[in-house]
Amino acid sequence: MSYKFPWKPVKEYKDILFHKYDGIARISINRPQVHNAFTPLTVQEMIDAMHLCREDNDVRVIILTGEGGKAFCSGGDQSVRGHGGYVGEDTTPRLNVLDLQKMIRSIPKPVIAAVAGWAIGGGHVLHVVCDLTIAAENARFGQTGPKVGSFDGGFGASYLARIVGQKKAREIWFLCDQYDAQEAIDMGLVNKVVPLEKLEETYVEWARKIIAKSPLAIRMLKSSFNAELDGQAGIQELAGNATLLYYLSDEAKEGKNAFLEKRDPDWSKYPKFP
Ligand code: S0N
Repeated sequence: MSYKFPWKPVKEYKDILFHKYDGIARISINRPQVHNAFTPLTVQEMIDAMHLCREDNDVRVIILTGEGGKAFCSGGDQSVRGHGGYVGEDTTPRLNVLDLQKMIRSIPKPVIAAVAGWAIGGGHVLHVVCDLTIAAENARFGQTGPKVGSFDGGFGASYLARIVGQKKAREIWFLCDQYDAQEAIDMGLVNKVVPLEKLEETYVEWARKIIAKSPLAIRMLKSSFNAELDGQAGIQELAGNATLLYYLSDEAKEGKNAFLEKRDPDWSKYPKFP
């Protein structure tokens, strides 16, 4: 697919493309011959790219998408589904997409799913766990689990239900119907629908709007939204950010300095708020 913006390749992979442009990273599944179904390698590469995005100060927003314009992702590649998971070259069955889901959720930067074509099965769950979803008019959404002998009872069920409501989430999983972009926006499953040819400029525009905001405020908001839903893991994320902010304060630095200088800390000069 040709792109309108001058994206620069970051690292070469086999199953994905990884580009950066103007503070935006784009991770794109590049297996259009199978509607961007993922294997353990595809997922491992996405995890690696996500890790690089986390560590890279220049990356403020991450776009998750699929090459070809016909599919975002069609879920686990059924041709390598073995006994207990998806099987890669090392012959070990894995469900490593669950690690990727957690990573998308916990990375302290917004992740936007840009969905053109199919977002089905585990591919549907991937867009669900992203912070925002921008859909092209040709997008089609749905779960197939009970049809093909699988299910995702984690974020794929519980977070989906938080987004579209319990009744609709159960319908999506029990019936395995497919929903077009208009139906998706009507049920609050996606944030915006645009013509396919406007998808790239729209996600760049949305990313730029986010990049223009306070990075720490965006980081705190993401972990705050997660905290309410993610139990102890969510609280740990939010609390980690509170610690980060506390470390920036003179009061916290006084504690460390006093220890290194072998004296008692003097807390008297720091404000006590009502
Ligand atoms: C997307 C569909 C509806 C598109 O239909 P269409 O347009 O008629 O195209 P096709 O001719 O069907 O597809 C074109 C080519 O692509 C291949 N292909 C498509 N999807 C897959 C896939 N997922 N795996 C392997 N190949 C795929 C087709 O075979 C075809 O190839 P050729 O031309 O050579 O025949 C339609 O394609 C469709 O329904 N696809 C399957 C969708 C699906 O069932 N996905 C898997 C669902 N399950 C998961 O994703 C599980 C995810 C997971 O890892 C997990 C996570 C948490 C807990 C549990 C699990 C778990 O695995 O159980």
